[in-house]
Amino acid sequence: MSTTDERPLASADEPESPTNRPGSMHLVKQWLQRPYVRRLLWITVAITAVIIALSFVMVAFMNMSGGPGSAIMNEIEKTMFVLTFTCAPLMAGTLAVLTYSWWGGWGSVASRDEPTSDGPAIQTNGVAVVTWITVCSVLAAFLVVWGLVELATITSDSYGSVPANQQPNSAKPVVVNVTGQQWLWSFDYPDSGNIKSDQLVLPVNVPAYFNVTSLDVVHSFWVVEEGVKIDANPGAITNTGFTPTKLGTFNVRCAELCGLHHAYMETQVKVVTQEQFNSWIREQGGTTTS
Ligand SMILES: [Cu+2]
Repeated sequence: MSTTDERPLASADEPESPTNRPGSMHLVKQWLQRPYVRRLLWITVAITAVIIALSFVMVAFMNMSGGPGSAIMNEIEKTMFVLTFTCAPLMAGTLAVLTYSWWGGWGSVASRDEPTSDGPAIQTNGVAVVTWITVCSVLAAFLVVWGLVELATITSDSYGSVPANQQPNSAKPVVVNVTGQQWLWSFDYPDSGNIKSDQLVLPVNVPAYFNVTSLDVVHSFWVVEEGVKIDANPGAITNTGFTPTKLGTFNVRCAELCGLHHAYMETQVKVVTQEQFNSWIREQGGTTTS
């Protein structure tokens, strides 16, 4: 350090005492004045900005096919943003140190005749230790609580209990029996005269409830833009559901590697108005109550 007017850092041969021990905030200020620390902070900020920008690009890409199509998918996208924003600075800090080392940044520190020692070991800095533990604990606790609340929210939405403000006219759920087999999906409507279809058709803003099974191997019923995915097991029935909130045509895929043509095991879900849904049911030879 070229300046001589700063308080010297405590060293091993000069035991710390209340009179010669530099204050924690003083150490932090000194640390922040070091050029390489500033460079690392700027790299961290830049990488954080890139990660956050990429998260927006990724979600925009996901929504190119028309989503989010349900409250569940809204929650999932919100959670992806929250987790990304929370973790981005930590990941960026790690990448900043890696990048700086890769470029030989520490070499330039030595060549510029800057201090090579960091002063007292960090465990002697009470403020740093308490800050580090507090920030990490608060972040971890926040993520656990956020995750549990979101899990409870989307689980309850999945089983047809949609938030009151999105509940249309207390419509009873449309029940669909979903069957997976190598390599196609089929849909039965038990409450509408047991009609069968290879395309899923649902009325908008009405909860849909699914009984899912398989005729051969394990598949996974994935309604992409609605944010719902559940295993289809032979010999067993699994249940899920969602309330489509957007009109349109979205993707239904298999999300479990199930054989040679797994990649082609896909169909669509058409979300239509209640009137269009009723006339579709009648066209298929089914019965409607309204
Ligand atoms: Cu599959």
